[in-house]
Amino acid sequence: MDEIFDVSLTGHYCVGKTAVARRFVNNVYDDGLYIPLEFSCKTIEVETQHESQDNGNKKRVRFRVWDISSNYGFRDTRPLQYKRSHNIILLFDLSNVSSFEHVPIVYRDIKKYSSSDTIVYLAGNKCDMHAAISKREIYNLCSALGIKYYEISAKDNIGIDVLFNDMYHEATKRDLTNKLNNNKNQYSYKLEDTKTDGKCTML
Ligand SMILES: Nc1nc2c(ncn2[C@@H]2O[C@H](COP(=O)(O)OP(=O)(O)OP(=O)(O)O)[C@@H](O)[C@H]2O)c(=O)[nH]1
Ligand SMILES: [Mg+2]
Repeated sequence: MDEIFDVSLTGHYCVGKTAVARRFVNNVYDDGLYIPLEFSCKTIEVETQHESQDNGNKKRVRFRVWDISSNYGFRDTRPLQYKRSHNIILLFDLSNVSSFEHVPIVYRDIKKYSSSDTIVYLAGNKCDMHAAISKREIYNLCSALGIKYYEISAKDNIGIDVLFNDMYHEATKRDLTNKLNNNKNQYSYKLEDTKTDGKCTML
């Protein structure tokens, strides 16, 4: 069976969480999306350090991407999402100052509910647009929070595959992927439902 790797996307409203999920999973981009909390899946082959008999230095990994809605109606499900996430991308919109100012608030929420080994990445989306936040401000915030930063664009497909790949390799280094795969039944969704790539619904 393929290895499973969960990634959750969070951040202020309209920063592009759904657009990034759709770009990564389906390689498409639409303007003006709204889709509530859901997850979608994509299987890719990643390079590994260890050689296996059937697949050489490659391993099939099923990425499950959770799109955590910023919508007020989903406020009660957010703590649960954070609790079960080991890999979280906290997005802001590079063209929107208030989305950046909101980052520490979302980060505090993540820290409050997630487990101590959860890895958080900061991603400035919409790098195809004029940036309203300076690199210095971003650098200062990342240093203060102690997190890594990626610049991405769902629209122009910039930096997204690199970000997801790096997350996987970092989690592998810290042995988080084994933890997840050894605890497959702890959540209230059925793994069988994630066997097909594309969109899945939460139970
Ligand atoms: N220019 C540009 N626009 C983008 C990009 N990503 C998303 N958008 C636009 O930003 C708007 C919000 O995108 P969504 O993906 O719906 O944002 P969201 O964070 O999921 O929003 P909520 O679920 O409502 O919190 C839409 O109009 C997108 O088309 C990007 O990389 N570049
Ligand atoms: Mg959305």
